[in-house]
Amino acid sequence: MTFPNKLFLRTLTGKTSSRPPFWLMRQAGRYLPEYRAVRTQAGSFLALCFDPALATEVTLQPLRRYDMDAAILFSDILVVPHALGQKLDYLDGEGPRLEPIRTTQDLLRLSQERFHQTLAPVYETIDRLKTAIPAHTALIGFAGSPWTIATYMVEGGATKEFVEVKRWAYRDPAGFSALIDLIVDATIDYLSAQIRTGVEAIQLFDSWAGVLPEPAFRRFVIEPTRRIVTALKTHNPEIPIIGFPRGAGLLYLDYVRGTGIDALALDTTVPLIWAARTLQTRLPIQGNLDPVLLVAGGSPMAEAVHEILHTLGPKPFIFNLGHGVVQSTPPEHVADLAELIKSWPH
Ligand code: 1CP
Repeated sequence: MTFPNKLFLRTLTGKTSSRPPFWLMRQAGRYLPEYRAVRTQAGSFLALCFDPALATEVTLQPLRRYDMDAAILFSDILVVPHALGQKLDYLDGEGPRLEPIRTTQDLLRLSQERFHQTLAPVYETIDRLKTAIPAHTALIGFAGSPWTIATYMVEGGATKEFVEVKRWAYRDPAGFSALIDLIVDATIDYLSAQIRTGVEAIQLFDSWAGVLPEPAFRRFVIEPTRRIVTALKTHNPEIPIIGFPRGAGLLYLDYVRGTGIDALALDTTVPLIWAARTLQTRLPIQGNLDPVLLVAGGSPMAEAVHEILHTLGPKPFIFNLGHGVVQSTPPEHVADLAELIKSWPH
């Protein structure tokens, strides 16, 4: 076992340091003017994801300003359905659009055949990032979890009510499970390739875990995640995996017990003292500042940051938001946040 000298990786092995490491979900993105410039240059969002030089550049942008302890590969969770052959577009201001998959018959439209070929530019970005990021910065790879990926594949885009995806899951759990199984296999292949290419940790984004009732949560969130974690650990026992089952509420603990993840990312609603007593006694915790406090800035943000650091900082902890940076975030507020964390506990 090696003892990594990167603060972020040390924390994931259960060690504490003089201050917690930090990075922010969606730390690259439209709140940064330099991101908007590169995005315009790329033409489309997907073109940006698949251009290794430009994807490397936007990954580095937040590090230059704020020197986070980890960089997250710039890509999107929906490149996986795209690489399986599902048509994908990002419409400006409207988010992703996919040609929906809603029946067992529709699954025949998907294929693994061109999977790695389509994702090759993402692997190339990882390869470039290995040498482009500062020596003290860790490189995080990621994928969406099968349930969250399935919501986009079945609904055909973002949704508020999840009617189509839940109707399929409830009426025909065996048929829907075939879709989940397919995503599990693709995700294992994708993340294994990311690890081989050089990412040092993985985060599984299950942004819509919180919309399922308990039995469905066990079947479509915990179980597929467990299979991904087990498969990745078989070949890469040292790779730390962070799970983010956003909105899991009372099921966070069962998610930890059932999946085998190494660290847990918490959404904004999770009470800090409960997290310290119930979750952080088992594994390193990441989170959970409300992204809108980062928009607000000033003393409301400073007080919330202090409370988080005070409660979770003494044990293994990675400072992050409870969800991604929002577009209206003033970049100066992110600088203030970085300063608050770096000067803790003084
Ligand atoms: O035009 C643009 O610039 C598009 C905006 C954008 C960006 C910057 C999208 C479209 N994706 C991304 C990058 C992205 N997405 C990253 C990059 C690395 C970083 O964090 O800096 C990551 C990790 C994601 C992950 C992602 N994509 C998630 C999981 C995390 C979360 O926010 O819940 C989800 C749900 C997506 C889908 C997606 N892609 C893009 C949008 C606008 C959405 C959300 C659609 C919705 O509201 O449901």
